[in-house]
Amino acid sequence: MTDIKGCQSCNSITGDSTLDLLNQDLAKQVRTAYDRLEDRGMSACLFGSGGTCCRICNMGPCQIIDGVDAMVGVCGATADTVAARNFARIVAAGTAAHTDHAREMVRGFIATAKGETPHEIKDVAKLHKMAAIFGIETEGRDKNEIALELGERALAEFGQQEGTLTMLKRAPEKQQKIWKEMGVEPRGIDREVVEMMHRTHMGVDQEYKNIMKQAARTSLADGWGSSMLSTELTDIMFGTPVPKRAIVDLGVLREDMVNVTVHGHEPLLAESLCLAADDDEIIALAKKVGAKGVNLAGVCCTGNEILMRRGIPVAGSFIQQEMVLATGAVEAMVVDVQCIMQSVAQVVKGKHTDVITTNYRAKIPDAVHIQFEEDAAYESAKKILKHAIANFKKRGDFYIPENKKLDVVVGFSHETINYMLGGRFRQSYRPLNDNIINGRIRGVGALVGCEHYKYSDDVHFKIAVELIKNNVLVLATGCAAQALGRRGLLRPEAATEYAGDGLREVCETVGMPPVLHVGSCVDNSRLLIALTEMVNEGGLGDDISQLPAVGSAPLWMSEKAVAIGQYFVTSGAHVIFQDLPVTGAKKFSQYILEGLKEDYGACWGVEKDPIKHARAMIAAIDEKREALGINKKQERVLMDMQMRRELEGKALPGMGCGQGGH
Ligand code: NFS
Repeated sequence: MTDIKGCQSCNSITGDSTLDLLNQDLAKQVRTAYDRLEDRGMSACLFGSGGTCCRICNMGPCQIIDGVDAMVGVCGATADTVAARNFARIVAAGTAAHTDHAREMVRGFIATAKGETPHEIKDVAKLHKMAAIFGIETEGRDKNEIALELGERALAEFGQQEGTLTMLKRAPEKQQKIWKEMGVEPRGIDREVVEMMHRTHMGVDQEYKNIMKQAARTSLADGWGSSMLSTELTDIMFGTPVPKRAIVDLGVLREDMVNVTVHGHEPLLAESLCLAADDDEIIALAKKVGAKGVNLAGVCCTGNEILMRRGIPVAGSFIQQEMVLATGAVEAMVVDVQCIMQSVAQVVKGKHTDVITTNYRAKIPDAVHIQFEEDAAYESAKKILKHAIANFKKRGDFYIPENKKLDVVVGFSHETINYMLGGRFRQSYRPLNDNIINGRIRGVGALVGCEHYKYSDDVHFKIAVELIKNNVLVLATGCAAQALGRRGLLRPEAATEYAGDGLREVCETVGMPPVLHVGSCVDNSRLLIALTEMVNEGGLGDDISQLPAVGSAPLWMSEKAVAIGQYFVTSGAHVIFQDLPVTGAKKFSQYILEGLKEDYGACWGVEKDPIKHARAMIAAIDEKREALGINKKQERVLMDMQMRRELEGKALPGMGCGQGGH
């Protein structure tokens, strides 16, 4: 075993607690991704990172060099075809991950409506809203009856073969029109993924623009299809997040309790564990082994789900999953699907900790498997917790970093943003739009996605600070949100500490942080709705591509991030990543970095340097402000009711309606 390397550089990403832990002898024995990255000692394959390695048939693998006749594929495939196919397959894989997650949530929702789970239909208002979107009768019907019909209708959208997905009609009309004209309206969720895989099979679609058309369609099946269904039905079942204070830190592990970390993505498991942890029998069993009870803590996006809805602390994000186990203080890491490193089962070797896999889809060598039975969710959860409790007495050397009390305020669903900005009696995005028009808020930047071992600098923090300093309101999801939480940007006080004058004024008035935690990666669909609400509110153009809003996943790692990026681009929002595997194909990369704009009003961008990355986001925002005619320094005047009415009644792009304040 080598000492952990790279920890000095990761310090700035993962926070003081991690560095504290990594300096302990017991953690030095653990090999992490940092070690493996260094030990591999080789730079990335140029063909792989440029997107031009083709492994699609067995005549290859073919490594393609763009523009060199002798270096096309054996079948004749060019660099553009190969890079487009590879890119489209990434979108399909990411969409498949969100889709399978969503399907499980919808199945759990149906089981809940039938009374077969320990959960219940909590958000009846949202149930009715969703029922209206699906044209489901609610009058005089019991909530479970409505939920059952909604669940069955939602489930049917996965296997639907014709027509279009219901949620598409939530998008601004202009987006819908563009999708129709482009022929990219998804017909059914699974169908688009299957067709994408077929079209990228050897010898099918070999025209990069046409391949990207299906990639766009597949991505919409994710954003406006499976992810949105998952978010909304999960909210109905477990409650729509509202602001709450919580803690994000390795130090949330407890010396005197059985520590169970939940890692993965589908909240059915995590929510069941939350319920079971309060079960009298479980508490009694924990006490019997000398613990005060069961301490649940989240990791990765499942952590975000229970953080947002229950305020359950997050022990660590993707990049910290091995470090959480290196503490030696965890009795069980319970995992389901996605973003779980195979190494976690090796990190716990020689420790009392068990990694417990719970989903038949996702088994890991050397882990313990206890199947989470959805039709016996509560009992399954108890069985898992009992296994963890039995490990408590075997706990050996451990080290829990001092809880740095990295408090965060989370729970900014799009409904919450509506409520916070508009107030209890006047829920609306009007104040946000007004503040963008009057220039207090320059625009909206979404920081989403993963963390990445290759980039040791404090990328999310630097980008976010640069954005908020320049009055860009940041909405964050996924592990990016956790990274920002660890650096203190999810506190209202961060507005005073870091934000520019205009944004600070708004945040201080409302009492909100300058970076709003919107949820897990599946919850990026909340951002689609927030953008749509901004369009519908008026004054900022009539489609998403006109909004001063931009997305970024500056440390993307997972295929899901590319699917998300693509659905934002297809929905009209410019998106910037640190890199994309397209550089080996000139025409294709030019198409996705510029050409897509002609089709959808938005395209991809790439920038590795965090400050330049933030500035590129700001430049994209300013370009929209310019086009809207609001990119001038506005003189602030107090707005009386008459002026407000006029603004609300007449605000149109380009009318220079930036004089409003309020
Ligand atoms: Ni998103 Fe969540 Fe994290 Fe990246 Fe993985 S946990 S769904 S993919 S690493 S943000």
